[in-house]
Amino acid sequence: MLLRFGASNLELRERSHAVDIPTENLTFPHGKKKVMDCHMHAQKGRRRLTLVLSTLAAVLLSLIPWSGTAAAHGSVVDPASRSYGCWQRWGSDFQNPAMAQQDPMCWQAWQDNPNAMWNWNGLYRNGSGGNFQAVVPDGQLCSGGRTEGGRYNSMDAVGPWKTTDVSADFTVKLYDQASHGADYFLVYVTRQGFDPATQPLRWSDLQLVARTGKYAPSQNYSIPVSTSGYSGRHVVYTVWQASHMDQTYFLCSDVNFR
Ligand SMILES: [Cu+2]
Repeated sequence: MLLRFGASNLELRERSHAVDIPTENLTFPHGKKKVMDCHMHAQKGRRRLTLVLSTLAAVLLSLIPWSGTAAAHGSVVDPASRSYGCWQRWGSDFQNPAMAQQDPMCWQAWQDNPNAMWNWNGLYRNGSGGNFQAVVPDGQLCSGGRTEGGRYNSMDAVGPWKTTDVSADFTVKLYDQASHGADYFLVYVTRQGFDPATQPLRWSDLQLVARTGKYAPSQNYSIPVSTSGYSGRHVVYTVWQASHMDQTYFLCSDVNFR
């Protein structure tokens, strides 16, 4: 019951942000085009449409039986994955033009596709069969091989992503909204000398620093990581093999080793 509440609560929060999104960006599976056509001609109608859509969304939400798995997934929340970090920092202020200077990588991500942030928990591929390097090409590691129709492509952008400070020993914290469990986690760190601010990420740039066993279904997982010899900017790359099906998450977190 707690899970259901948590999931729907978060989803509601995500939906409520959608009110501010220009209507053409709204992901609305049914009847979007039809509704838009008869309101497009007036700004007033547009505002009313936004209100109607958000009300409709709220009504629909109350009708959806929450299985806890259909819409809910998860991500690395500390050190924050790229999409989660951009959602966390800017989700309530995503149209602020100051973002372009203050957090340019998040800015380009929001410009590319806001749904990468609204769905910060959905960066996964199904059916990889463990052949991650075959399905996720070099240069596309942070989008999971341009998964989900390219929704997360902006995560592959090379540049000065905001970092989280970590020390040699740190903990990867993953939030699993749907309690999928884990067959295992793989945690990699980019080799010393690789600069994620200027170079596209390749598998050969990664060094495996942790490989875990199974984790029982829960909403929060901690993966202890012990490293040595890293300083400055790196990417922590976490591969989460979920247990409910062959579903794999590919998550880039930008860190600064102190
Ligand atoms: Cu899932």
